[in-house]
Amino acid sequence: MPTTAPRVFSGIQPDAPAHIGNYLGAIRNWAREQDRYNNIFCIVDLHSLTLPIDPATLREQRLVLAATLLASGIDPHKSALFLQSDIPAHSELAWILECFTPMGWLERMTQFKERSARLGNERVGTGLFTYPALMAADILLYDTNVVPVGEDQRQHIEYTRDLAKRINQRFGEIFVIPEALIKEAGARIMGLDDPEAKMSKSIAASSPGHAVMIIDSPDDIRRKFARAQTDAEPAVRFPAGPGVTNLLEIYRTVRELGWEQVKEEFAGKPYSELKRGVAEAVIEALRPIQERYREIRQDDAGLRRTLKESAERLAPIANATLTRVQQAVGLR
Ligand code: ATP
Ligand code: LTN
Repeated sequence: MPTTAPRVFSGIQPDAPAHIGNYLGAIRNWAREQDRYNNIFCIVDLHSLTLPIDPATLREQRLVLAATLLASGIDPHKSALFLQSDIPAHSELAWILECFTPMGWLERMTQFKERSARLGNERVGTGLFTYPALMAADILLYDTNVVPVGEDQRQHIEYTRDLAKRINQRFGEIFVIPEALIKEAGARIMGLDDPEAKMSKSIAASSPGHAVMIIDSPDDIRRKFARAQTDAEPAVRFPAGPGVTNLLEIYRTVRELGWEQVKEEFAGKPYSELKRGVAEAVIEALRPIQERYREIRQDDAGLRRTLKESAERLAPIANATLTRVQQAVGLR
């Protein structure tokens, strides 16, 4: 990758195995566009502490996710892949950013509102509230130009931009202003058990029928699609209801088809046929990833080495930005 290529940064939480929403909305795009950018991908383990998680799960899921990303085509020769907690500058910059963030900005974040409503204010930690400041630190530390994500992260990136502009206005040109990159297809895959809710790792942990994981067996994938929520219509009709639309969206994104082609293929077909079609398309797309995943997991020491080497290479970049900010605000 040319050193003048725009910098890409994106992150993913190691709270549970990644699902096909993560794959279609983010990971597949990261892997495909590696040659166009100067890439940094981050396993955001500090963010995973914002919801209850036990230590053994966090430790294991960091490796599961690292192996999943490599198996999905993230090439460590083209992209840095590291653990957020390996570079302390993330936590340090996050604190400074929190101090410059009006409370009202964070109170408006829909992810915080939804999650705190689900769990109750006495049960969620303060980290869930300040989460976007840590995400802004991740992005801003590396002079990021482009942040490829799913639709659910748009608001967090808008916040990052607003905050960076606010700080630049006050202290001079400290930060590069990043832009979100959100594709039209696959940016918002919904839960199979509830097409009103975004497919999410944290929901999948308690409702296994909610999401198809990248590392699910073919039988599990068939079973999950067979049970996916649809509606009382006898066959596929347009406009389709939310459950059917979600299955069609998964199908057209996996197969990279336009809506017209998908409509032609499934109009008038019974739901059982649609479900089988989607399941087989997903199984076929995931098969090579699952094979590579199993190979990569044979060598966890090598996996850990890859993560550490990236962190060692990135730390000087992060530290230089942190120093710039510390100087600007009067800490140095
Ligand atoms: P959690 O529920 O633990 O927050 P998540 O499933 O929302 O997990 P993240 O680790 O937060 O996943 O997100 C990783 C990337 O996947 C982000 O770019 C995010 O926008 C994208 N993503 C997450 N869920 C979906 C989805 N349902 N459809 C498309 N993209 C998604
Ligand atoms: N908040 C994101 C994960 C995330 C991220 C980032 C994404 C943390 N830091 C920096 C892009 C850039 C999420 O929950 N999907």
